[in-house]
Amino acid sequence: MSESQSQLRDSNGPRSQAREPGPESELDEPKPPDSPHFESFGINAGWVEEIESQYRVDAGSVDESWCEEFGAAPAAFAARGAREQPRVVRPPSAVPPPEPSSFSTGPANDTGPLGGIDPAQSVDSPELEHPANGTSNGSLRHLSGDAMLLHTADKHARVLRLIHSYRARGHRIAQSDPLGGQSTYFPELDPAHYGFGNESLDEPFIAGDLPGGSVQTLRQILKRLGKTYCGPIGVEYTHVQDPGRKAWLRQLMEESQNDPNLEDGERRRILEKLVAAELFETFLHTKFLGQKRFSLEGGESLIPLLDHIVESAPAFGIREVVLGMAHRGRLNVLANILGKSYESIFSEFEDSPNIHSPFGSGDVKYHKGFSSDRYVLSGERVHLTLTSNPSHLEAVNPVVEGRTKAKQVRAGDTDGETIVPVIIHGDAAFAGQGMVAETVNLSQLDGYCTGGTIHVIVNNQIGYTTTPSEARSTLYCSDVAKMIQVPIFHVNGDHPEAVIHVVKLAMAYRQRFGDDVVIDLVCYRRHGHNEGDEPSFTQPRLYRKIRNKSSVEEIYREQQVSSGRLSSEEAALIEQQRKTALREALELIHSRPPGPDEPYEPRGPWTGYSRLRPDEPLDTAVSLARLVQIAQGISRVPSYFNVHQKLQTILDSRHEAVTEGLAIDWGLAEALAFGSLLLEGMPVRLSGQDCSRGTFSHRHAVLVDQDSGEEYTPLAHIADTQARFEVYDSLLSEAAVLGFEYGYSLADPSSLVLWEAQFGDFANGAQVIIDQFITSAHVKWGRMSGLVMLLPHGYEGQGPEHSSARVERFLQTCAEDCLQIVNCTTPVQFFHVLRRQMLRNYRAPLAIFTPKSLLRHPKATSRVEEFSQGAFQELIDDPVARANPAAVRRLVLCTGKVHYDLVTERAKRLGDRIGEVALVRLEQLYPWPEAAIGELLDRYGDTQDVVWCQEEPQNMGPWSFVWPRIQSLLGDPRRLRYAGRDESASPATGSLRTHKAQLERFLEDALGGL
Ligand SMILES: Cc1ncc(C[n+]2csc(CCOP(=O)(O)OP(=O)(O)O)c2C)c(N)n1
Ligand SMILES: [Mg+2]
Repeated sequence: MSESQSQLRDSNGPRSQAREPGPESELDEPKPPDSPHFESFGINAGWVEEIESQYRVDAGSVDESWCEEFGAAPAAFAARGAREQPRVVRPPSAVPPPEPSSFSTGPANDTGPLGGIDPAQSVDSPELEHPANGTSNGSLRHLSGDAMLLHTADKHARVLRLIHSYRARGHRIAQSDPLGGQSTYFPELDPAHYGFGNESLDEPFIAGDLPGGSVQTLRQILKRLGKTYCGPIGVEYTHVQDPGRKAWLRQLMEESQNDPNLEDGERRRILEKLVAAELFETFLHTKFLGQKRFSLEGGESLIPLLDHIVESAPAFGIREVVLGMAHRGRLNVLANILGKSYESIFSEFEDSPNIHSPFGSGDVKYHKGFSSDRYVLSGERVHLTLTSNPSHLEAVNPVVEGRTKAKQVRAGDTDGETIVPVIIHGDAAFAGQGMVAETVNLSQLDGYCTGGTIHVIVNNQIGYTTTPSEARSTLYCSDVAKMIQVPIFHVNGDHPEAVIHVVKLAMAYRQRFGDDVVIDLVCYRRHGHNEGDEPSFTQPRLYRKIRNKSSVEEIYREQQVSSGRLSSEEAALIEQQRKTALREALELIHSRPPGPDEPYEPRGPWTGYSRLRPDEPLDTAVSLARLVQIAQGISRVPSYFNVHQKLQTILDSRHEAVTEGLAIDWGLAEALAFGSLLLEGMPVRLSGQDCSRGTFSHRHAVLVDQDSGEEYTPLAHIADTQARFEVYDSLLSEAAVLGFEYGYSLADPSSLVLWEAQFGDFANGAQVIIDQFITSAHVKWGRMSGLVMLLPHGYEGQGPEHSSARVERFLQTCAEDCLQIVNCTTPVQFFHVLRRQMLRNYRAPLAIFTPKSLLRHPKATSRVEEFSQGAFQELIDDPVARANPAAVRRLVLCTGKVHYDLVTERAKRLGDRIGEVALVRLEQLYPWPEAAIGELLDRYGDTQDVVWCQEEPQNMGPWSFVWPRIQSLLGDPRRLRYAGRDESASPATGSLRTHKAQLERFLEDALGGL
């Protein structure tokens, strides 16, 4: 095993600390080699050594001033001028590639990328051409010492530039496309571009840090560079800023020359996996004719690739892989990587839905998740999880990340070394979907980093019917990943050994540096987008080519047999075994009647949790003593800590509110809820834009020392034995961050996981996560989540975009207990509902429409006794009216902040007759509190005038949802009346004056005429 290969295997040592560039300057250009002899010349030592070797051959060819340095008598220079005149050599336009390099020979009669200009002339006169070490044709003895030195240095510098160009641009002519579409010429990779011709090939040059010796002939240099960077692997890595990372990868690649050099066992394994991948598709194709499966054909190398990740995981200390992927090849991955039985997959093709399924309406087979324990060849176990995902391409990415993060946190894997996310993408989707950029942007952020994701793009060079030139403005489909400075490997899918080599590099890099890595698996798609699609309608020439192409399995098998590594009998046996397994599985499902589905049993961390909603209310009160303990904890800072003076006042008042029984506001109620859960052993994780202070400056979960800038999080220090409290100001994204938190909640039901929208309006930027995951995952995939969404909502005259969290959208999705939706009007209700979310074993996502102006509204406060007694109330009756229902002439129902407008208006209009109007608050909109509302309507059964009042326009807010439900409970002849804003296309007016006028008008509708 070569040194570089053993480094690949042994790279699971401690991670490099090199997240930030080290103190040395960033050097994209290679350094000259260090010379032990001329260290005093520093970075120029290499040049000086070179001059010395020139001097040894021809003392007269170097400047006199060097003689003392080299220990010779100045007299040695007397011979100057005695040698023959230098021969002028004009470089041809290009150099033929040294075997077996793939670099271009360039256009045959081209004058070269510099239009025939000899770069040497830029520093010397035309006749200055001179072999670097004087071993070949001619000398430049007539030159002055300085000119000679410059000339020589320039020539070596040009070679070093050439070397750098291969490192940076070699991928431009790499043979990474199995369809042969890659370029064969790129000017900066042509030696002629640097003024070198054929006759220079055997000249020795300083090779910098290129392995193979500090001085190498140009031929040797080009050969190594060509093999390393222009074979079936094209690699982009010089954009990585950290010199340490770059040098590490460069060394591994250049020493091995990216030659996979696999062992026989590895080769056989590749063939077995390719056979399995191909036969799986062709079997489905013939047995389930016309059914969609989104075949992997053309990209079968994905299977040996993923197989290698799993097989080599234990050697890297990895014990779990969390996968996410779209439709393409998903069934193949389920069967051949996760070990889902052929029988279960075939049964799904038979489509016999179980009407008793606990998962409701279910999903198509190529969206479903799966998990398994795989025992790799070494006997060790690797847990594999494929996350369920919707059609919405790339939406699963942040979910995979969040899920991985939660698993890592639970396992105490702070650096993400043992649990690894692997996401498989399509080329068009990776380039096109913003979710990709958002997700990779999370990758290095505190609170979201998972220690590096292995991204694999199944780059079949087409998206549905769209070609790459239509699908992106970038050169590569992977270019967006460059923003996070990670290496990108483009590898030819028809070269499975190169694919395995790339996986080794990628895994070693990820494990060492904790960064993402991207593998662009360049392949093709054998059929149409799905198997019923005719690809020649849109890409006739491409598909003519593809039709005539041998599969990667055929190519590889042929290589193995012809090289004598495998007999054709052995190859046939591998194929036969796989065919038999497939056939037997099909026979099995045909011969036995479909059995009942296994009863659904939550497993792992979900053991004991349920989606069966308990009916009885839960006591969520917290003892006074504990509330005081929390209040002390959250208002305490270390003695050295210098808090902002205003914040100190807030901290003091929080403490007093609890100990002295004063008004408790929203911020404090939330802190008391969090603190109580933490003390009961339940971790709390909150993330969202600017949420640690709070958009409305009400939370102050993180304090900043006014001198040192140090941060202190009081909730994390309430007691010695408490659970973990984390709060993160997120990336300015909704979709990826909400997706991440949703993913986190999937893997950790015992933590309170909250995402806060800056304003509720922005939540629709994450609509795909809400619709495709949060609200529907349980009925589609049987996945529970206890995620909480905090959605600031309320009409305060701030314009169309800071008013509505689109209550109607959430309500519209409500069915089958998919969500809980609350709109609390008091801090204590907020406290109790947060506690209820954790204290029940029931887990369903919770959307809370949270206040803005109410955060500081003097009436929207609670008293400490309400925290130490009671529970969340789904509906709050009017205390005055309730005392005398017979006096009530009008019943006005509402939810949220408008309640306070109604209270004020009622007092203004009715004075001491307020008991004639009952103002009732619906605190929970879903699950619909039917029993409580029914009771309420009975209580005020004599009241004929029943109104629903809302501040949103009639086509928005809860009206459409509540109207049929309340009306059916009211029964004839009572009719529910509407008081609210008129229908509108935009959620709110941009004019404060209009806002107020609208408010007055609908308050008149609600309370007028009494
Ligand atoms: C967000 C989203 N938009 C559109 C689609 C419809 N769609 C399904 S597959 C596909 C093409 C995907 O191309 P690519 O990412 O290259 O994957 P491939 O199918 O080639 O493997 C499209 C547009 C989708 N599934 N998701
Ligand atoms: Mg594609």
